[in-house]
Amino acid sequence: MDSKPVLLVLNGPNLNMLGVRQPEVYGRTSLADVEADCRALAEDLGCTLEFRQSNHEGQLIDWIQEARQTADGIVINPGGLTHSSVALRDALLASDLPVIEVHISNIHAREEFRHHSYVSGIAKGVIAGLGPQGYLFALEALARIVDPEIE
Ligand code: CA2
Repeated sequence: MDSKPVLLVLNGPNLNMLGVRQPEVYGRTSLADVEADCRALAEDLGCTLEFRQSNHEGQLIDWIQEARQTADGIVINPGGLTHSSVALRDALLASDLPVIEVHISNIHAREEFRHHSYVSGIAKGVIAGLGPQGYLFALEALARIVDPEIE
């Protein structure tokens, strides 16, 4: 690979509230803290990081469509859209990029409606329940998928 791989981290609805409300479920780490940790890791891995959050399904889909030309892989925490959005799944599949799905909480240990994800079936891997560290595990795995020469 000539240039640095570009890894896109996408966050869906309400993840901007991380660390602000419901610390018993999602902890006290803010999304800005998660971004800073992801940036430090991406630097170590020799990758370029794009880190974004939106409360709007269409905005996330626009970013995924753009990523086909601009990124090498996607880490996504789709938030509540995980359990409802066929459109998000279609966009991720159409991107032809490797996707890793992340959830801060263990969606399988929560309400029944959170047990199903529209994204999992098209993801290379799924990480749930490991807190914000899950983003770092996902980034590390994605970096190796897009560039097998990364140590
Ligand atoms: O565990 C996760 O990462 C989730 O994707 C978070 C979503 C939830 O709908 C999924 O089932 C699991 C919720 C986004 C975060 O929402 C917050 C709301 C208030 C305070 C902090 C976060």
